[in-house]
Amino acid sequence: MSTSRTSLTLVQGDITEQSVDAVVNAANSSLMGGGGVDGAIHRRGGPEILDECRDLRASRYGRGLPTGAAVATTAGRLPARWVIHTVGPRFSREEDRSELLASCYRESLKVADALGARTVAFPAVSAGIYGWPMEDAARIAVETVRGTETSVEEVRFVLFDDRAYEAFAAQLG
Ligand code: AR6
Repeated sequence: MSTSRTSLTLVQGDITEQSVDAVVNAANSSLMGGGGVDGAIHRRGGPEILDECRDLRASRYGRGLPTGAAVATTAGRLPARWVIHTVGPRFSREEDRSELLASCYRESLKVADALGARTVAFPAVSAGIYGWPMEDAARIAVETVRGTETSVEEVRFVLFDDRAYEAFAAQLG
C-alpha cells in the first residue's frame, strides 16, 4: 500500500543531518533521552526537545510512552520540523516481538500524516542498543512501510554504517 506516491529511499549517514519534515527517534519509554540515535538527536537538537518530552510525560504519558507507540515534538535546532519519538522493542529470542517493531513504523507514519509531514527519515529502530538482528529489522521496516497507507511522499531510511545500509538495500531490491 503506502500508496504509489510514497517513495522509499536509502541514505548512509547521520539522521540528525537530514533536511526532512520529520525525523524519527529510536527512543525509550521514559522519553528522557539515552544513547544511540536518541542521544545524537537530543545533543544536536538542543534542550527544546527534552522540554517538550517532559511536558508529554507530565500530561499524556505519566507511565511512559508504550513500546510500539509514537509521539511528536519540535525538532529544536535540527534541520527538520518535528521529531517523532517511537519506542522499539528489545530483541528477544524467547518471544516474537516483531509486531511491536512493525507498530513503531505504522504509528510513526500515522503521526506524520496527522502533522502533514511529507518527508520522514527513519533510523533502524531497535537494531542498535535494543539488539535486533539487522537483516530482520530491515525486513520488518521495509515490509511495514510498504504495507501502510500514508500521505508521506518520501520515507528515507538513514543508516549509520555499511552493514545496516546493505541490509536495507537488500530489502528494497
Ligand atoms: N543516525 C542514524 N543512525 C544512527 C545514529 C545516527 N546519528 N546513531 C546510531 N544509529 P539505537 P535502539 C543507528 O541504539 O536499538 C537509546 O539509548 C545504530 O547504529 O540508537 O532502538 C534509547 O534511549 C543502529 O543501527 O536504537 C533507547 O534506550 C540504529 O541507529 C535505546 O537506545 C538504532 O540504534 C533504543 O535502542
